[in-house]
Amino acid sequence: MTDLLDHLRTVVGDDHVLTEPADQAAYVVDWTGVHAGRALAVVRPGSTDEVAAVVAACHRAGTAIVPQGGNTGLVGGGVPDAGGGQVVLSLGRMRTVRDVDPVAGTITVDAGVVLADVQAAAERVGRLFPMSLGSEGSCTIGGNLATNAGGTAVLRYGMTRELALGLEVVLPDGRVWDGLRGLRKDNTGYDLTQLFIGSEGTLGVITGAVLRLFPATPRHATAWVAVPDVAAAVALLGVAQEHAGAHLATFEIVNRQALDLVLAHLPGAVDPLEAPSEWYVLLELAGTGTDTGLDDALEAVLGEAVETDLATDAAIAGSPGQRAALWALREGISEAQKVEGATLKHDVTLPIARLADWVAAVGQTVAGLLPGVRPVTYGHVGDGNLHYNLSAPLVEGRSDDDALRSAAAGLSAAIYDAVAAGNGSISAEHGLGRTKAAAAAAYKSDVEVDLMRAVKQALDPGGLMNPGVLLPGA
Ligand code: FAD
Ligand code: 2HG
Ligand code: ZN
Repeated sequence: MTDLLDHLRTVVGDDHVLTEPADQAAYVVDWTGVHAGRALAVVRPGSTDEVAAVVAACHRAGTAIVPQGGNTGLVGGGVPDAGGGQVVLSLGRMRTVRDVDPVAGTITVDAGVVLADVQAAAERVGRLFPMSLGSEGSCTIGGNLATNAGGTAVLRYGMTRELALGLEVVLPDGRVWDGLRGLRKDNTGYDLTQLFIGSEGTLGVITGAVLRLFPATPRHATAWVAVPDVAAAVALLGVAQEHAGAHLATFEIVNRQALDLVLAHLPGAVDPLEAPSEWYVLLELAGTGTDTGLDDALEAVLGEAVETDLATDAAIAGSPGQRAALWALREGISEAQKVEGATLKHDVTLPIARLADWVAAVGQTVAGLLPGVRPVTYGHVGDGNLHYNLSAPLVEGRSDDDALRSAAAGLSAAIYDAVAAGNGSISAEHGLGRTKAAAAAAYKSDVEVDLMRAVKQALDPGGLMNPGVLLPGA
């Protein structure tokens, strides 16, 4: 192993091979604090050639690699296992925006560019890179592609895979595939770009990408709407689609429990409405500089919603500051729930028409398994995607984290069974990582798992790329 480490030092420089526990600390534990491991080394290459040399050296040495971007993943896919024998390959130094072409509508970036920096580069040329996540200040494009990230703009622009035109990837044996052509039309065989998107570092290391840009949308009309229940939220989505059409950009649901945690733990957070409601929708219309009818469209949506009892009250943002405050109530939920105590996360999708019944039935199931458990239910209802995250019961005002941990396996199994029965997915947007790989395989057909294993075997026969992630035992 000393030989490998010495060689890696010659490739990337001594300063970028981290072997001391204090230097590795930020790379071996994830954002949740739940997933933690140990690494042989954290290696920080500065170019595609260096990534290729690092991967080739690990391939020759038979050493496993864990690619890592911003380390904001929520399923333990970007941190090493407990064995201490894996190399964490961080893309954090690869932060160059290689090219922006507003007319072609493309931006070409290194994989380590932070999402917010891609958004800013697009804005500088009057364009929009629409992907939007609460973690956008630290997650990287490589991580977004590797997880096929979702977020709050999927309703209008699609998942990450719909925003990518081409990739550059270092393969598990160190060869480089340059697929950065950025063509909208290219029917010349299997779509390798799409194969690597969502592969969670198990098929290669993404080092560069060509992404799609869209017309900038500087105009917004934003409302925080109190709705009586999930069924009303889903019906309101239909009303918003009717009145706002393509301007409908955001449609997020938040339950009262989630809002209460934000109000308790997020400095400066204020409930925008006087009376409490069990459920809320954050609704936003967005338009280009010449789209002047957004406020009227929003009023039409809210007017019909109140008349038909789909909404009981609403706060409309009257300034950029008020808009930011409404968004903070939504984007602050992950952090607030973490501050509150232990969290059992579930990132599920269901057919939208089944969401309301599903939430009601699963609420009863989890309450039966762990009385007092607090569902913090929120997310991208316009995509059928709920974060059904459980907080522990309160005992004398304190979160009983041990009770939640003891009941966790049974709670997750019951929730996943209900998802499967509803023809949904147990991972809508966060991926499988280490935490959900086994569960996902159990719910997939043998044919589907066989096909996935065949792909893995073809590209990574040595099983050195992120072993244990996405496919159990691979
Ligand atoms: P990492 O966490 O570093 O890695 C994630 C996975 O990708 C790992 O399996 C890793 O091995 C692999 N990987 C990383 N970089 C590469 C690469 N260059 N090549 C190959 N494999 C690679 N996710 C959503 O989908 N929607 C949300 O709305 C959302 N909101 C979030 C809000 C908060 C507060 C937080 C903490 C997380 C949120 N996430 C969300 C999850 C997370 O931000 C995304 O999964 C993001 O895409 C991960 O990017 P990253 O650079 O941090 O990747
Ligand atoms: C969101 O939509 C993210 O806010 C994070 O996907 C969800 O923290 C979570 O569980
Ligand atoms: Zn989400």
